[in-house]
Amino acid sequence: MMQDTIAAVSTGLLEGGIGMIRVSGEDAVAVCDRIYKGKKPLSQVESHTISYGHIYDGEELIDEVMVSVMRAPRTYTREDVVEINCHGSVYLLKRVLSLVLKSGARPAEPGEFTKRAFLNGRLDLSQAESVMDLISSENELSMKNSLRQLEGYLKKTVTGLREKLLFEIAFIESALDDPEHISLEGYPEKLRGVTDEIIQTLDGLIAGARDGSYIKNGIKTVIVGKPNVGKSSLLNVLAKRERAIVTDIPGTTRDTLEENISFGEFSLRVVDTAGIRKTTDVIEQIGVQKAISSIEEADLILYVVDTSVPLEEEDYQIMKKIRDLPVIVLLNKSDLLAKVSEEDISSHLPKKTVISVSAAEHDGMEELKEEIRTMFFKGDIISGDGMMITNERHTYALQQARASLGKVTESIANGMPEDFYSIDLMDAYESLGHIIGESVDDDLVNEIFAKFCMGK
Ligand SMILES: Nc1nc2c(ncn2[C@@H]2O[C@H](COP(=O)(O)OP(=O)(O)OP(=O)(O)O)[C@@H](O)[C@H]2O)c(=O)[nH]1
Ligand SMILES: [Mg+2]
Repeated sequence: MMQDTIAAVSTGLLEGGIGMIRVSGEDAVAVCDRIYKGKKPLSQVESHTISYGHIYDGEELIDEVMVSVMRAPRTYTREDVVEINCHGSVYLLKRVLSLVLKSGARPAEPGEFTKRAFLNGRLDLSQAESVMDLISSENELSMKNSLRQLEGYLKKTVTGLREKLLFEIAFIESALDDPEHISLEGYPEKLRGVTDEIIQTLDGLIAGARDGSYIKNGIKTVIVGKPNVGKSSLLNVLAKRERAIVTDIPGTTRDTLEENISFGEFSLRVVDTAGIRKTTDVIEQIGVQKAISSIEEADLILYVVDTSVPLEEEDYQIMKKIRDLPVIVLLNKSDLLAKVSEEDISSHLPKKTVISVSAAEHDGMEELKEEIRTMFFKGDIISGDGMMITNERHTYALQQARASLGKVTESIANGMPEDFYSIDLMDAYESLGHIIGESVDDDLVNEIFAKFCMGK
């Protein structure tokens, strides 16, 4: 398989100024030479240079192109790579790709270029996975975090921990083999110190995984309130477009509506819901039920109150439901005469942030963003020396390693014999290995790369 030369449109099949077809493998240069004419054949140009020329289908001129030739091993896949930059018409890209395939390449599977980079040792698995995260990142924090992982931050941390574990495993093994020369006297206490330190690092990484999910997937935010308070208007202001229908008729929104909203640095996955009230309308009832259940799944609740009318029974009901949840209260319609004060709210919803906003005048959105940032992201994520775990596979492996080390600690406390320690130390070592792609089987590798987009 790895011997095949593979090709794909790496810029995606969307119309653009330029589109790029990437070819990788032993025959990449020869394959492209069969359809390319320039001053020199590509087999004669220097590595890591770009050449001007034309692509032909037999005698027929297909496009005017710039072609990069990069010979192994200093390439993305560590194989010979040729990149043909064509004009970015979808038809043209497909046409050139089919020519490349006719002259000897086969279509690349999704993620196959990156898979080769991994299998050829240019990236470890955590770095390869970060490529996918980087491509799909929708905000600054997610982009920075993926980049840090791509640069090998996680790999370095994990490799460091594994080295420490391996040292202890080796020490125990040699002491058991050669008790005359290596004494295990006092060793358990020393091992205790080492495992405690590793556990601390693992716990930190695991705790950060929740923030990692906020960064990568966006904070799941639900807008709730009674009918007509301006929930959909707020969604529209945040989305910067008319996403939801807004009218002055209470009960306008029936179904839940979801929208991804980027604040630049971070993103929200916002759900607008039907206004919560008692109703005989069957459709509206279902909407209200959906609104109530989405409260339970939310990371953040934006509770919207219409300040221009006094609080009503529905408001008290809603406040009772969300009392112990992460809530920001938005006093909307602040452009009108206020009938509701912050105190009216705080006596029912103690210790919640209350912000005055006006969806009509787009007021208060900056305060809202700042408040969410303080609630969800500590300063250290934003300035960022470390990185967040954003991948569930990694979190799982860290938890497994943590559990094995917990067993080591227990064995030490119970005064178990030393060979007990090494089994669990070895398990922890292997669990951590999964993160960087050591001791993972082929099926898992295939599964991971299959999630990639075409051409990467
Ligand atoms: N003056 C003023 N009117 C607003 C403001 N926000 C929303 N409105 C008006 O309030 C009415 C209801 O707005 P919606 O956004 O549909 O309210 P909703 O909470 O989604 O209502 P339901 O979907 O029925 O639950 C509309 O007439 C809006 O124009 C505001 O900040 N100031
Ligand atoms: Mg609405």
